[in-house]
Amino acid sequence: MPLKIHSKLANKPLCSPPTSAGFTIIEVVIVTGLIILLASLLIINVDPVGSKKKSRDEKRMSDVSTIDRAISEFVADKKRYPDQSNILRQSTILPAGSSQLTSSKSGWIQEDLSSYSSLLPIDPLNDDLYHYYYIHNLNSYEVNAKLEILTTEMINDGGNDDSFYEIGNNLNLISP
Ligand SMILES: [Ca+2]
Ligand SMILES: [Ca+2]
Repeated sequence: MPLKIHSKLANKPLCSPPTSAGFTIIEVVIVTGLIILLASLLIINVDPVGSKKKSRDEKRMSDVSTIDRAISEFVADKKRYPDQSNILRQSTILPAGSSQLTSSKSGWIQEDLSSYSSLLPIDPLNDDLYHYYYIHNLNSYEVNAKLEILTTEMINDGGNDDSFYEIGNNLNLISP
């Protein structure tokens, strides 16, 4: 008896046979669509480090604009540039007498800029390589930031140093 059942099962196909084409067009379209979807997801996530660098660079450009605007507004009000003349300030170095790098009242630029900015921006990394610079003389000033990947912005800023993003009304004050 069990042998008879076995032989009946043996005669029955376990699954339906493949179509003559192997895959239908719809199956091919679905698989191709999935491959394209996975590939595009991979491309989006393939370079998270690069996207972090870019976002830091965008923050730097925005920070430098904030500093530039604060300086311009200060000059318009006080008829002089903030801080002492001909001293190169860096966002990593707290001048003697200042309280905190990011204080707009008494920060890495030693001047009360609190009427023009709530905080004094510092570089997102603010280390030996990546930090901001500011200097002025009697009638001109320059602010610099080093960018990580937005090299075109550093080259096309009209300044004299392709490895820095330069802003101000005299981009020769800070030289390579
Ligand atoms: Ca430059
Ligand atoms: Ca320069």
